[in-house]
Amino acid sequence: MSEYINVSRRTFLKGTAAVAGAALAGGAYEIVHPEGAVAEEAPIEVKNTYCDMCNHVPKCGIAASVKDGKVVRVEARDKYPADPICAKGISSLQELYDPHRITYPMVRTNPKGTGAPEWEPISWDDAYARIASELNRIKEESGPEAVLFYCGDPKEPRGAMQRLATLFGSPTYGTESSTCAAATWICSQLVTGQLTMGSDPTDATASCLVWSLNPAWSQPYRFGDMMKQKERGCKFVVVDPRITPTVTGLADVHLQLRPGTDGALALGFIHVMLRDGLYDKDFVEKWTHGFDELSGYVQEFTPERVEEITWVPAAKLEEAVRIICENAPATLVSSSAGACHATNVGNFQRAVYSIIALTGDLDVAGGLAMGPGLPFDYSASTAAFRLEDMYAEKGLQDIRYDKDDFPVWAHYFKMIQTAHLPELVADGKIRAGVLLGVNSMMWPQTPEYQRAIKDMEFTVAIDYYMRPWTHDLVDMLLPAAMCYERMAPPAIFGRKIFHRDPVVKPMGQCREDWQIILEIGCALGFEEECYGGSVEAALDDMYRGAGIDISLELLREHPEGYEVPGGSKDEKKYETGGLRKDGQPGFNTPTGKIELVSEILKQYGFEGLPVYEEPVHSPVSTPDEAKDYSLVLNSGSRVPYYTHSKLRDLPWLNQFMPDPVVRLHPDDAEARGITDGAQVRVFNQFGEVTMKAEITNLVLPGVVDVFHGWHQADINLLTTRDFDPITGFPPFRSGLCEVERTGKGKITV
Ligand SMILES: Nc1nc2c(c(=O)[nH]1)N[C@H]1C(S)=C(S)[C@@H](COP(=O)(O)OP(=O)(O)OC[C@H]3O[C@@H](n4cnc5c(=O)[nH]c(N)nc54)[C@H](O)[C@@H]3O)O[C@H]1N2
Ligand SMILES: Nc1nc2c(c(=O)[nH]1)N[C@H]1C(S)=C(S)[C@@H](COP(=O)(O)OP(=O)(O)OC[C@H]3O[C@@H](n4cnc5c(=O)[nH]c(N)nc54)[C@H](O)[C@@H]3O)O[C@H]1N2
Ligand code: SF4
Ligand SMILES: [Mo]
Repeated sequence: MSEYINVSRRTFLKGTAAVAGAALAGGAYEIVHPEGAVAEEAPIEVKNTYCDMCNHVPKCGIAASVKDGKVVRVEARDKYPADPICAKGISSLQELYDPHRITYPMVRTNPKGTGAPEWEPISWDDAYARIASELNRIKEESGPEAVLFYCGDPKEPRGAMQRLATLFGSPTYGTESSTCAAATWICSQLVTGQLTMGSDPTDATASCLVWSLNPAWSQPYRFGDMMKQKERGCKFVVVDPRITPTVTGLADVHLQLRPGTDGALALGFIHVMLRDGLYDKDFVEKWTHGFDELSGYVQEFTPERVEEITWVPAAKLEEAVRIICENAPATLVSSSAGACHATNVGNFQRAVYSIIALTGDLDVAGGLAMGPGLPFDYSASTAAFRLEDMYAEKGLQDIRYDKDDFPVWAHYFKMIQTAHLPELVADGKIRAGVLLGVNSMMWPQTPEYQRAIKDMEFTVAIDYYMRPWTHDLVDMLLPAAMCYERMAPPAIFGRKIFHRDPVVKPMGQCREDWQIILEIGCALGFEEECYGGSVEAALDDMYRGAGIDISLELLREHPEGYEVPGGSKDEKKYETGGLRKDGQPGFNTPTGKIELVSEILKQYGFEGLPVYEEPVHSPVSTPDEAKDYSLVLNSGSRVPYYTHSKLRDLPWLNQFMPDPVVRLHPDDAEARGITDGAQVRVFNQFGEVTMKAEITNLVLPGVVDVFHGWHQADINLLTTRDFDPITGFPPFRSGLCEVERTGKGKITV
């Protein structure tokens, strides 16, 4: 336990044990600061803020008790759209006061690649001066596009970072979305013209297709509402290779498929819908493009053939189709991770969106919602600072590095696909980087990305902690303020916006991400455009420029959240012109219809139909390889206690899962003489890691379930750089591996 924190650990364990599955906890949690650190007699003030521990921010509301300038207690915030706080949210107290946090800027004194790094403190002013001189030198020599502006999973700093990149003139702005959610964004847009991850069921929804999501663990604030809909009578079909708490809590039918075969399953679903006339014929006739072609293609995907490919019993598929098609309206909830990480995602997610389109339940109460939202989201995306115009004025689309390798990605986003970062650095195209929340372990084949980070001539990282697997390879490290210590960006739920003021002052010399980014901008010569480094001024300008009549002052006046007036509640806006920029009826696609066959993909030389392809490495596509590595490698399912590479140092959380774990089916374990708790080697021709085996029938025979983000057992040493050509996404969920015992375990089951 950390020397700073004398925690009421028993209380914590008691609170979380009651709902151990989701690690959800109500009540309040306290942190006792070291003796003398908090003046006993100081009054307690309760301040509202929100949590960013799972990076999908800003989500659950937190009421923080502040005493003598320190947070001493957290509990769920009243009248806030997302709650209660989970074990990670509670542990944000330990993160905030973790003695391992970095609290001052530092610079490397020995060259990279010459052994252990040596660091010395540097002042903020000197740090900014050095950054400016390095970036401006590289800009002069190689153009602004040679500088990478990057945000990892942290979403909060993105709007500011993207603005900085655009001001600097670099289209080389990238984020962790290269491996997260964006594959679904692309596919939903290709089919429906709308960027959507699906819509959660409402009181008007009769059935819901959950395609690979485990919100019980990954988004507990969302899961509670889904459970309420289940209790009300909404039917659920859940597609997932594992038995999860979401499956046991929600599913009327569980389609437990072989990882990476989603395309065949979705096409089989459509086969049954069309075979039995279970689709909306009027809608299809008027509003879809490519129906006959799709109809011909799905002929071969009979439930029996689909069972062979996916391992899902034909009868279950039939039952699932009936649940969704006979309970209208249906909605779809789709995935940012589980079903995105495959070499064929650009096709199969289109087939998934085609299912919901064929039900015709689009833009109706309880169905898949459509229509524009606010002009910015919580990560203050492109529209926020009118970046589209600046991007066009500077001709940035023409100088993007990713447009030949990933043209469909480049078609949709004003951020680059970072999959080929190693190649871009090796070719001298990217020479420097401003890397906020960067984690080299998030990409497949980690060492390739470590090399890329090391080989850039100058890199500055901005983080809460020093993470050796990444930061040993950078030149400078700046300390970021945590969520209790910062202001930007706002929290957004639908049209409701919550402003946040810092709850406490930043620790040591830490500064908030937006401030650091704006100050780098000032040092680079954009003093005026970066508001002299003022976060308040930046936020205010973003609000005022959004064209929805809001300002920072207005939001401050509404601590209960400000509901932006307007927003159409009309249904079927595709009939009336409410979905397209040109005001014409139809969907926001080239044909104005739902594209069951994609014209955009055809334009870029891809197959227009959502064709099924086996994963690049699989027992079917590479049977020879499968002789040596016979298990499907499914990596990265979320656990309730950690966020990716984060939070492993927090004692409250670490006790739940102290070691890296691989989960195996009892049959696979027995065949290999592996007992529960045994040390095992997980390996393939690309790499190996050592982990603890957990034996469970929650996973399918023939599939292993491995958690990611462990620096001592980084599963991305085994995952491959076979990127989906449409989205650029890596195959984290469907590779091949083998497992063998290396040590004794204790038998616990
Ligand atoms: N095998 C496998 N690999 C995967 C996945 C998988 O499922 N399987 N999932 C992929 C997905 S979906 C994602 S999102 C990525 C994970 O994306 P990553 O970017 O790896 O996410 P984290 O490890 O949470 O955070 C990275 C760093 O950001 C720092 N950080 C966190 N918040 C902030 C902040 O607000 N400001 C600053 N300055 N720093 C911050 C953290 O301390 C950490 O060092 O991993 C991907 N990689
Ligand atoms: N506690 C916690 N919460 C988090 C995060 C975290 O690290 N920790 N990360 C956040 C981030 S960045 C993200 S992207 C989200 C992810 O949120 P989710 O997508 O809910 O999380 P996962 O557990 O990665 O994947 C969901 C399910 O997909 C299933 N799956 C795996 N392979 C396949 C496949 O081939 N096909 C299908 N159909 N399903 C498959 C898995 O078994 C898993 O149960 O979670 C967010 N929330
Ligand atoms: S789910 Fe947990 S970690 Fe995520 S925002 Fe809510 S309290 Fe924070
Ligand atoms: Mo993610």
